[in-house]
Amino acid sequence: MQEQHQDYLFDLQGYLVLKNAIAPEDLNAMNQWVDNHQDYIETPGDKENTRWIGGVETHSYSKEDGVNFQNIVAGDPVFEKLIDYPTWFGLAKKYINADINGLSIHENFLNVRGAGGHLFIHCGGHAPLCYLTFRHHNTGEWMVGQINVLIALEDIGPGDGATVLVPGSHKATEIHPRLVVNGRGVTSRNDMAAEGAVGMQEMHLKAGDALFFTDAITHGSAERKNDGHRRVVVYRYSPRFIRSRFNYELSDDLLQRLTPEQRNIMLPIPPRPIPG
Ligand SMILES: O=C(O)CCC(=O)C(=O)O
Ligand SMILES: [Fe+2]
Repeated sequence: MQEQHQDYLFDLQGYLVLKNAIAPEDLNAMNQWVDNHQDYIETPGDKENTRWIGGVETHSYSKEDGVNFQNIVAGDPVFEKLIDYPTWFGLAKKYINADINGLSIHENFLNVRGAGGHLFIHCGGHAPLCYLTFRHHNTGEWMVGQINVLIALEDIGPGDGATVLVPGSHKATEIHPRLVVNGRGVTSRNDMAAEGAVGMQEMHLKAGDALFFTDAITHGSAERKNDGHRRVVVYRYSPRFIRSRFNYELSDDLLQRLTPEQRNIMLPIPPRPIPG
């Protein structure tokens, strides 16, 4: 797509669909990784006793969310590549305005979600969360506070529990009706799947497509009705000033393998030892 068209659409609707974002061999490698870790999907551990695969932690917010393999970057070299994958990296840098704001990854995980799983809608232009900024006041200078890249590892169609977006809602000042509680917009959890939320659109994807969206948009996911599991990978990009969500320490091996630019993104403000 022409850059001007892409910029216009990202500003207007708050998301872009990047078709065939992932090279087939990388897609295979990621699916192979999931196939090799089925046991962790069946038995992910619980909140007190999470299970680890080297530097990757299995984690869940609730049964419906499915299993998150947090810090997936430590799971396999293919996930290291995603840090600055050419399909979206330039876009993330441009919209966050990395020249001025730097760039970091707030969180990176692989999510596997089975039948009955879903995610309640959250976020929106109304929410006073500092990382939900979305500024582009005709100055040619973007300033987006958080961008999610959600990669479909397999086709996601009707009944598969697709991500749901409310296009344009990153600019809403009205609170999404489902998020109003006692006159205020909530950011807390609710138990409803995204189905039926006013203005919503299910984002069906082909394996290897990426949904690139501002975290400020109202979004969630439909309930998975089909058998099997939905497999997605999420990399969340932020300015360097936003701290990482779980602050996993990266192993020396991993840090050694990363390029200087990748290291800067994963560890934008390295700890500064105090002499003595
Ligand atoms: O699971 C989904 O489809 C939505 C994920 C989500 O809310 C996010 O990446 O911020
Ligand atoms: Fe989200």
